[in-house]
Amino acid sequence: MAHAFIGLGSNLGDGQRNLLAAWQRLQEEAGRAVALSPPFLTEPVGMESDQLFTNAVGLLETGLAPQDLLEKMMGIEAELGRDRQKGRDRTVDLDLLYYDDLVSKTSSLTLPHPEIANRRFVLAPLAAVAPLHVHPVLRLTSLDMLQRLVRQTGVTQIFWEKT
Ligand code: PH2
Ligand code: MG
Ligand code: MG
Repeated sequence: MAHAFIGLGSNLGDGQRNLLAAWQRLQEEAGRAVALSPPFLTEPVGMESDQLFTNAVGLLETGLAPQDLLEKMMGIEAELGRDRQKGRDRTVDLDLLYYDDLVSKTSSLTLPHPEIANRRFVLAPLAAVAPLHVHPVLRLTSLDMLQRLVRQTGVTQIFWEKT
């Protein structure tokens, strides 16, 4: 069994409901939930949108190979109404952040996810579930990486209201 960290994001419709629906489907299709971070309300980064994101990070124990897991994730995004055009608001975006300590790059998948260390909307929820997890390339913990971005603003922790 492998451990996969998955970033969840939504800025269209009911963010919490969308993330929890995706997390539920991941458990049905891809593995066992080990942990789910609280939801964070975050400023859109690198896209023109007025819609705030809800972001979270989940840890899944999975028997699927990375590419198979990625395909399940894309299937779940599609099921939940994701429009894959770049820059569009999205009902749900699922990103594979880490798959064990695997370091690999194919045309469809780079592991670890190349943007982890630059994105506070990923690092804040990641640090909430695995503060001491070490990035296999940078050799920095989630907390180390988050602390490097501490001057960046625009991220607020909120709480799950729906179960
Ligand atoms: N995802 C993006 C681009 N910008 N901004 C926030 N706050 N949260 C996201 O999940 C996000 C983003 C591309 O997937
Ligand atoms: Mg993304
Ligand atoms: Mg994505």
